[in-house]
Amino acid sequence: MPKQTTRDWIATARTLSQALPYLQRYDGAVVVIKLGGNAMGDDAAMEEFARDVVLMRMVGVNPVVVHGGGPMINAMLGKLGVVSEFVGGKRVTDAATIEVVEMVLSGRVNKRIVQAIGEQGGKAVGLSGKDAGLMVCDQTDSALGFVGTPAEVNAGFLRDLFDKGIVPVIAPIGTGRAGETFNVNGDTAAGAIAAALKADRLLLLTDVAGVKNAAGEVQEELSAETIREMTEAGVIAGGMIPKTETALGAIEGGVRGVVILDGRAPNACLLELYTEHGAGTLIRP
Ligand code: X2W
Repeated sequence: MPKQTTRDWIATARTLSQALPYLQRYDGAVVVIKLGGNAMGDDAAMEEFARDVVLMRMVGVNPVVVHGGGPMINAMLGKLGVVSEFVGGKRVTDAATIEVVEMVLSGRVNKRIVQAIGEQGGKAVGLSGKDAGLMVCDQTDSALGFVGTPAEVNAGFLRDLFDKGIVPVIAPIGTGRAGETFNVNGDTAAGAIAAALKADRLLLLTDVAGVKNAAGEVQEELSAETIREMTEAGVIAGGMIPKTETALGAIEGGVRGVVILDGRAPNACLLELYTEHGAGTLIRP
């Protein structure tokens, strides 16, 4: 960090003071943060993300991190010479692929986040949908193989962790009723977990600034109804559709607000929760 001057300290104190109404608003709130593989940067970015999560926990928020890791899965599949393809934004997952997906998500990616939070003084526990029956899934579509849609989420278990000051870090792997291992899209998993918790906020950290209108301008706030209209008109298209669908599903499930924001922006979560400026696009009922 560059050397700070008195002026900087005064500005810092002022920033903290101005954050008071937001700190009060989110005291005790449940905030589910989806950290996508594309939003996971280098070690410095991961450290900053972890600091923000620990700070949120310190000021009374109950954060839950649900992560993706698509690019990391691709890299490992490439090394192993396993070819995979996506249909409708979901990876066609055969028996060989699910082994790699679970290894990468529940292993390296999950532990990297858990470790980063620990290094900032937080208490994080790495889980997947397999732990404590956290996420029981049904098969999404037989054509996709071992891809699951969450059917039951053990929200009570997560609340027990909140009571102990623990931040759950969840890999999007689910179990089937017949003991199968299912690959779950990270956004879908985060939406289902947020709905089961009736979360105050679901933050979808991605690599775009938010939802854009027809003129290409990022919208600060949109109602679920407007999202539906924009999708029908083709203004929302491509990779944004799985995000907005997750947002609508989460809101129908009782989540109070979903924010789609650029996780690579500095202190993205704090900017959204603790400043008037906010970040990305807030979608509300
Ligand atoms: C995803 C899980 C990881 C994920 C996959 O296999 O890539 C399905 O597609 P991002 O980084 O959030 O895209 N699962 C079914 O969602 O990662």
